[in-house]
Amino acid sequence: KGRAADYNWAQYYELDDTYNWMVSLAKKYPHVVTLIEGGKTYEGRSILGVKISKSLSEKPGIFLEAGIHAREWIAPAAATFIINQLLTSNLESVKDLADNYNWYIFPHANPDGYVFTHTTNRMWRKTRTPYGSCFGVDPNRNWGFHWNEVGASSDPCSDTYAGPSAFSEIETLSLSNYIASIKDEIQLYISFHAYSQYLLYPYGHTGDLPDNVKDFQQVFDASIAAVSQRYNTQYTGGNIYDAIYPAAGASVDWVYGTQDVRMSFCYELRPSSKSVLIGFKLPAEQIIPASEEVLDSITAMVGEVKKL
Ligand code: ING
Ligand code: ZN
Repeated sequence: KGRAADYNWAQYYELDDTYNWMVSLAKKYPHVVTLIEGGKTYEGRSILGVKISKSLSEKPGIFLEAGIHAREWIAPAAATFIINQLLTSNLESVKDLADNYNWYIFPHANPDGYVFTHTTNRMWRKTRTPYGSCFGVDPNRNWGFHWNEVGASSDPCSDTYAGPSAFSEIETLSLSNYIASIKDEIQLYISFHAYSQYLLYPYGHTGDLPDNVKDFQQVFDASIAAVSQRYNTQYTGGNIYDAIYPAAGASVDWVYGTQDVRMSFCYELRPSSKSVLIGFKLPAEQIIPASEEVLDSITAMVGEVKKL
């Protein structure tokens, strides 16, 4: 554990281990990997990402955000798996993804929270900003699109606290500024959460469907067919509001609703279990299969988006 050269997907890592590994990638692949910063956190950490770009020619961008909820450990693990596959896979399908798109991948959108799940409370979800006697805002309720209208709380002690205002958190404010700076490039935005094995698309604040819902449904169908190919893992889903619950202020809605990014999805990764006690503790032996199948799904997703 700890050394970047030994980094693998048989275990979960602490924040610094993954950041060290990302730094090592930029050294190992200097013409392909660029470190990017999505801003800082309340406690002063960096929101570190990688841009994977195989040539300077203009290409569509795909943005992958993971770890916005601290306890959902499979999300950052799957994101780093995908980074590694894009850089090392010999499979034609994965090489095509790496060659034909610019990838912007942030495995840890909520670094303070993730560190807290290692040091103090494995079940922590939010950021770590103090609000009175409680801590943290739900960073997936804090984005500035129909903020705090539904499925969020105004109680700082709640796990779904929307914050005192939209983008009150430096994490969501700075990451959203980064996204806005490259929005014209971004063709597809993907957010990784856990758990329940759902694939979701906008909106969360209303049951009204997006104007290009036919495109969403077409891409959704191809993506959940592909996710079951390898291990027969069943995903379901649809629009956020109907498929899981009303929830305003999520990243995928802000990206779709305000940034002209026409395709924005959220994966709720393994397990399917409805028990919160084990749902966030996917055994480490499942990191690789859970990540392989979601990469299969994203491969199909990207292929289907290309047909639109
Ligand atoms: N689920 C997501 C949550 O933030 C979600 C569901 C996804 C809501 C996308 C809105 C938009 O509640 C988990 N497990 O965090
Ligand atoms: Zn989540």
